[in-house]
Amino acid sequence: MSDLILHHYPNSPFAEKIRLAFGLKNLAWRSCDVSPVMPKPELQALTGGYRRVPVLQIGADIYCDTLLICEVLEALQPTPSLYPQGQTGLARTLAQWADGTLFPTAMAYNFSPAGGAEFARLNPDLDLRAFGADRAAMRGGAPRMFPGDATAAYKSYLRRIATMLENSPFVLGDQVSVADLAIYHPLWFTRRLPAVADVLATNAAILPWMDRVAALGHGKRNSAELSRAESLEIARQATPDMASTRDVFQDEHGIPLGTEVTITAESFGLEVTSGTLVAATRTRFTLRREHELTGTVHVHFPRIGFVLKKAEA
Ligand SMILES: N[C@@H](CCC(=O)N[C@@H](CS)C(=O)NCC(=O)O)C(=O)O
Repeated sequence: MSDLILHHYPNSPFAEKIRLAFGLKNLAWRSCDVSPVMPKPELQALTGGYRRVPVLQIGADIYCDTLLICEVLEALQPTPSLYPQGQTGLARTLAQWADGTLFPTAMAYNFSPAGGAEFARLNPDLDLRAFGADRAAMRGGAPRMFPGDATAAYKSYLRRIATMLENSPFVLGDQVSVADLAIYHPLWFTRRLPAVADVLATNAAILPWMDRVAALGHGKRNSAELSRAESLEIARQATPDMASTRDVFQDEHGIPLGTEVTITAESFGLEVTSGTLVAATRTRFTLRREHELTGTVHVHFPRIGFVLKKAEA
């Protein structure tokens, strides 16, 4: 099998979720750095348009969104599992709450004036004005939560998380799960900003649990960073895995396989990926695409969180 390549940047909370999944499963992987703001020409050559981070590349297969990346890693290395037996629905649903609700609340808190100033101090090379404009564009002009609202909600969520940890080391019991990783990553960002990190200490259970999750580590990360050009060349030399195209076709849109389609995230980063629909399984879509820098690739998305449409003629 080709190497696992994670396209990411150090400060990305969602990437931290996947780096920890590598740690849980003790997987070997290679790192390819992505810019935190647009333009991202190499990443978009691979994905066809999707610009969020992280993205997992395995040869000529490109996996978008951590929901799907976790499922791919689970299939490659089933133990230790991200989805403890008997709790798979709960683990996925709690992770979805964390990614969809806890994360934006925590980030609005993290970038409240004190946290934002500290982030700027810790990242002197980042053009903060460009960063703010980039994220505002990603939200499609929708405002971030107001700091006061975000702070109050974040404190409530932290109390709830602490309650889950009253009698067990991890949120669902004795075994770590995808729910821990999803709840952890926004808090990890808070912890990296000492000016606002005190909030994590207001519930005694939170920091020891964070230490347990952090102890999973990042797996076997190859110390040699892969250049963006090398990652494109790896895709060009590889052929896509046909496995997903042999899965049962589930048509919910009246769009047959072989149709030219577009896929867009439901929110936050609406860059469009277009290509030929070659698989639509119970849980994911696969598009075949050609690009001069990558040759033929398959770009995979989870169904949840994404919008499939016929390409306009
Ligand atoms: N639902 C996506 C969310 C990913 C996401 O929002 N990532 C952030 C970084 S943590 C991002 O892409 N920010 C904009 C960017 O880096 O271009 C996932 O699970 O992968």
